[in-house]
Amino acid sequence: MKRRILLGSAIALGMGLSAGVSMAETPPLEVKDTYRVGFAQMESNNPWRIAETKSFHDTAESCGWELIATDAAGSAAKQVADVDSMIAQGIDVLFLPPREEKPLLPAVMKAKAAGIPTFLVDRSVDEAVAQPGEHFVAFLGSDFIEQGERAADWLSANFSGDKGIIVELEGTTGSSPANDRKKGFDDKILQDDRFEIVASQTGDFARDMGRQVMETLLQAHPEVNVVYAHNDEMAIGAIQALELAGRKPGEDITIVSIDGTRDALQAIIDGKMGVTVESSPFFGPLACDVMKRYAAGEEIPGWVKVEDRVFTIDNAADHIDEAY
Ligand code: GZL
Repeated sequence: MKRRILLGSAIALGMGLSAGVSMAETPPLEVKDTYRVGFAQMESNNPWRIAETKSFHDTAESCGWELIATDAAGSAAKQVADVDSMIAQGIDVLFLPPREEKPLLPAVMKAKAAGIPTFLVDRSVDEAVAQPGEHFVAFLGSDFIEQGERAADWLSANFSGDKGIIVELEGTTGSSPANDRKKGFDDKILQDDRFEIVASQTGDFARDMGRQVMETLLQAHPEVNVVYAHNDEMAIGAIQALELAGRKPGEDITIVSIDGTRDALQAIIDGKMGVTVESSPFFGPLACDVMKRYAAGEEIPGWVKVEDRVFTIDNAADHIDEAY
């Protein structure tokens, strides 16, 4: 769970309170022309993951990275093992998108113990156990709670019915985006008494599992008229299931999602999806910039927050060419 306490500490710092230097600082990184960089990807089962990995490869040459990139094929245990291997190969710095908040804690702890600075990208670990500025340098990523809240805000403002019966397709169990997108959306939408969440189940951020879960939940809840998916892949899968069952997404059921993939923007243009809140996968350039600032001795905030746009029928066509 990405806590907003970080914002509190940023505000405290802004108030001029002294930034107590942690006794257990993160390992230093010297300024060099080239760096041996580890990027331990969790999986490559959807366009978002593929775009993120490509972003790191595309950044490597310009940032002086000798990039060692691995793919854990959806296994948190293998992702930890991949980091072990990178440590043995003597990487200078680690970029890690932790598949799940708790199982990836050992990777963070081992990298620090080996004197390797770690930057968490696109997902975080359980920050009740591992903190930025002590166990890892920083989390680079979106505010997933805010993404859920923005999805709820759009739904409240654009749903014209008297009663919204919601089915929620959750992301990977135990991952920070799934935890926080659920918290942000559920807390916000239930403030509007027209809405009820009748079912919430993981589709593991995957299109086919999203389709299968939607088929099952549609049989249990034929009255459903809203689907909230934690990512576009599951939303597209849900649209497939709904159309196979004779439903008309965008007409008799409202689809709300997150990411901003090409297929989602096309579904919005086609009138099948209402909104997708952006969650950019293009972390390569940001990772390079933050790493170099850290090496130069700059103070890096514990959360380098990525700002997201919202895509609807009003702007989807303007952005589909840049989508992945
Ligand atoms: C978000 C990222 C999520 C995407 C999914 O930063 O962790 O993982 O929203 C992806 O599409 O699987």
